[in-house]
Amino acid sequence: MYAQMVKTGVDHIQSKEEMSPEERAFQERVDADIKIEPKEWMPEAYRKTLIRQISQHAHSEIIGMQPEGNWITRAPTLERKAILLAKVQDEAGHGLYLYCAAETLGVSRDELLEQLNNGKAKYSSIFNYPTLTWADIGAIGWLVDGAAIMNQVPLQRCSYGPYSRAMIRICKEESFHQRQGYDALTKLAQGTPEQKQMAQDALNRWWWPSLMMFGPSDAESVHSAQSMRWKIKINSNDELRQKFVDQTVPQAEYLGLTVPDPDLKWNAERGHYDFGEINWDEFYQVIAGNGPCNRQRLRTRVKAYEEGQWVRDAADAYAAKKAARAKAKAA
Ligand code: FAQ
Repeated sequence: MYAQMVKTGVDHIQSKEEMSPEERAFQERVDADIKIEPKEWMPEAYRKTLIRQISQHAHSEIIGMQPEGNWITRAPTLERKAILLAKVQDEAGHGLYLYCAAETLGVSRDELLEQLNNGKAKYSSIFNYPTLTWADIGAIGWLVDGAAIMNQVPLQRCSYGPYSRAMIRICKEESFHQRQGYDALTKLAQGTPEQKQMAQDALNRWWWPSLMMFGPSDAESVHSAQSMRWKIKINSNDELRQKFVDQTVPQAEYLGLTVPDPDLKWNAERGHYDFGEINWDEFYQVIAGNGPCNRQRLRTRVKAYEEGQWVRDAADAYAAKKAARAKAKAA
C-alpha cells in the first residue's frame, strides 16, 4: 500500500536481454566497478535517480542545520559552542559538495533549491523533529550522524564518480560529528541524575526517528532494487538499519542508557539484535509534510533564501560589470 503511495521510480528491472546495446555496455561497466563520469552516456532513468537521491541528500544537509543551529547560542560552554558552530558549518559544506555533484548531471542549483523551497523535494524525515534540550544535540551527533555514516560509507563506492568522491570527504567529517555527539552524551550520562535523565529522554525521542532514516522496509522500498543494480545504492534499507541497531545498542549500554524498545533482544542464532516494529504511519506522515516541524523548517528555509536575494543580486551585478569590462577591453 505504502509503496503505491510513494511510487515515483522505475517499475521494471530490465534483464540484460531487454537492454539496448548501449544500456548493456553501461550495465557491464557498473558491474565491473568502473566509475561513471559526468560526460559519459548513461540511461535517462539512472541520471534522474541520481539527481533525486543526491538532491534529497543535499537538501537534508542544509535543512539539517536548523535543529542544531537552534542550540548554537545556548551551548553550555564556549568549547561546545565552537564545536557545534563548526559542525553546522560542515553541514553547509556537505550541501555544497552535493549540489555540485547533482549539477554535473545537467540540473541547476537554482532548480533544485526551487524544488526544496516550494515543498516538492524531499529531505530526510529526521530533521522534522524538534531539539528540545541540549541532550538532543548529543543525540543528533550520536544517532543521526551515526545513521548517516552507516548509510554513506558504502556510498563512497557508488557507481557515479562525483557522488562517490563527495561521499569520501563527507564521511570523514561525519565521523567527527558522531564522536562529538557521543562525547556530549557521555558527559551528561555521567553527570547528575537530572543530566542522565535528560540524555535518556533524548534517546527516547530520537531512537525511532533515527531508525526511520534508512527508509521504508525492503518490501516497501520502491527504488532499492534498481538503485542497487546500478550501484547508486550498495545496501538495502533493512540491511543498513540492522547494522545500525547492532552497532548502537552496545554504545547505549556503555552510557548506561536504555533503548526505548521492549522487543529489543540479542538473537544469538541470527547474530543480530531483534527489534520492535517501526511506526510506519508516523514515517509516512512525516515525509508527506505532516511531521512536528515540517512547516517551520520550510518557512525558515524560504525566509533565509529570500533574505539572501541581495547577495545573489550583488553577485550578478558584479559578474555583469566584469563581463562588460572584459568586452570593452577586447574591443
Ligand atoms: N526521509 O524506495 P525508497 C544527513 C523516500 S544524512 C524522507 O527506499 P531510496 C547528515 C524516498 O526518497 C540524511 N524520505 O527510496 C546530517 C522515496 O521518495 P521519492 C540524508 C525518505 O531513495 C546529519 C520513498 O521514500 N541522507 O543529512 C526517507 O531508494 C546531522 C521511497 O523510499 C541521504 O539522503 C527518509 N528517511 O532510499 C546532516 C543519503 N526514506 O524520492 C545534518 C542518501 C525514504 O520516490 C545533521 N540517500 N524516503 O519521492 C539514500 O541512501 C536513499 O535515498 C534513502 C532512501 C535510503 C534515504
